[in-house]
Amino acid sequence: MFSHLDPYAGDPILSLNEAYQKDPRPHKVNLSIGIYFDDAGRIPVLASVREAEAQMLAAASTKSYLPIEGDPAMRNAVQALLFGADLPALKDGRIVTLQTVGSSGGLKVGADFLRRWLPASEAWVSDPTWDNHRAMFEGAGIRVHTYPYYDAATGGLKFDAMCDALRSLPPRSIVLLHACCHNPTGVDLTRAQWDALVRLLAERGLLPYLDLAYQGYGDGIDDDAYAVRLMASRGLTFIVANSFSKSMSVYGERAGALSFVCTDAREAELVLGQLKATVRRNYSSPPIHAAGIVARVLTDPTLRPQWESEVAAMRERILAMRQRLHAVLAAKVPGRDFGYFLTQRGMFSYTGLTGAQVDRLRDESAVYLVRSGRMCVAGLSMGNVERVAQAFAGVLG
Ligand code: KET
Repeated sequence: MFSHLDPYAGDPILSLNEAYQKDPRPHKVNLSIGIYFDDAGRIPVLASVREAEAQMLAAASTKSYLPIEGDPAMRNAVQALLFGADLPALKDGRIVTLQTVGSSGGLKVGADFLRRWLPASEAWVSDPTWDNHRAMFEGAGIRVHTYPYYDAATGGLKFDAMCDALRSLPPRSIVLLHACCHNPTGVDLTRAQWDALVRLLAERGLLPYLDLAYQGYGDGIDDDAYAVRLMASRGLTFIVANSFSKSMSVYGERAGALSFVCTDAREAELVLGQLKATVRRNYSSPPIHAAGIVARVLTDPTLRPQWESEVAAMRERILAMRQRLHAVLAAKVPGRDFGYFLTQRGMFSYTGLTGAQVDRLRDESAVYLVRSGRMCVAGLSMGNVERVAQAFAGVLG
């Protein structure tokens, strides 16, 4: 029945993480998957999350199904987190938010919805982007193209080329954008660039689809929602899928949400209905434990500030690692500019290392990066950063 199947080549990120787990070398370093590790190399359970879970256990709530669209307390808390509590669009009932199975679940539900209701629309993603974006949209039956983004010559952004490409798209084209902490490059738009881009998107009648997976890892929880709030305040119709995997360090809980900002409450009602239909025929309803954690952490007056300071500590540790790596490399490989390690934001940096150099790092030094040269900076620690810098210098020299 199934012997004709193509073998699965494996996911470029998840397969590498599996290979790392099997590597017996004790000094191995995992800079592959986008997961935050603390300075001891552990994936932390945040104190705010642990306390939320203790409260949930004590409250002994039922484990019945959630509604298709998820837990109301969680959905409301997510809206306030993304859009700010006093946005008029929230009060006008123009925004619908569903709790989803991670942001991956949200991205795919949104893509399935678009395929059904805007069947002529095609999608444009940044060159490069998270590999799974293309896979999800194509999996939904949507044609996927790229717009210029990363400038390998400068380690920065090809903003003018990006705008030129988007300006030429037909109205209702889907434009996938990383709201902050671009994966894989770490290169983000400035606020002035967002302002210009949002004007262009509105003028051309394009449909922005924001992926916000690293809120709090760029400049701060509110700062990283700049693009979301700008679009909402300018009256755009747009979509945002957001994740708590990284910001609450709850990867396996599958905590995420999908929001649609609509023209009016009537349209929002229609959108909610069809999103529910899409979820029902996929996974029916989202996980209850994830909803409990997110709602409690975001709304409890003690847990919320505790979480915010835990996010700040994760962000600051990554920044410190960027500075350390930069300092050691600048000393070891004089005459080469490593400034991009300092300007790139969030969990990732694009190192500029070639696939062959990445292979050498893994084989000779047990340092794992994605083959594109993407490095998860959060895998660095005070204990391994010198050795990683030494290994980089070795393959670059
Ligand atoms: N969007 C982006 C941009 C992203 O990097 C990830 C995960 C997700 C969405 C999915 O997150 P979720 O846990 O479904 O809410 N990225 C890391 C892990 C992975 O590939 O699944 C990564 O890039 O390493």
